[in-house]
Amino acid sequence: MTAMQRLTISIDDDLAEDFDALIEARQYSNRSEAFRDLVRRELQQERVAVQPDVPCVASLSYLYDHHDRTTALRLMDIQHDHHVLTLAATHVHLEHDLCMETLILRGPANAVSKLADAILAERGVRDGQVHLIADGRPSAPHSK
Ligand code: NI
Repeated sequence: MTAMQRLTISIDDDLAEDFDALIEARQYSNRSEAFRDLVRRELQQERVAVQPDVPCVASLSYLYDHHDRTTALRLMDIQHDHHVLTLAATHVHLEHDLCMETLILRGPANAVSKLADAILAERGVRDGQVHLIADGRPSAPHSK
């Protein structure tokens, strides 16, 4: 169990009300967990801003029309060209002509972002989104 510190924070009524509404909308069980997640998110963004090559993992999901055969081939080529960054790829045949792929990526944040941008910019790829989780801790799992 991680050691915990108890913080006492003062915020104005309006902000507290908005925070509680957010907690309810996001289904947090308490303020502490919601606050921790907000701080973690900010810290991650700060790490990537200060250290663009910070180690990260990411999930990249997108849809594409598999009737355009060249899209599938181009996506496969990009993944092979970046096999070091691409840990896993899951392909789902959503509908007759619609595919969904989710890639699990790992590497320096700037390289992972660049790869995600390249895939999302491919002709035929749509509704894509990348979620990057940066970890700048010296003791980050799997980093030495
Ligand atoms: Ni498919």
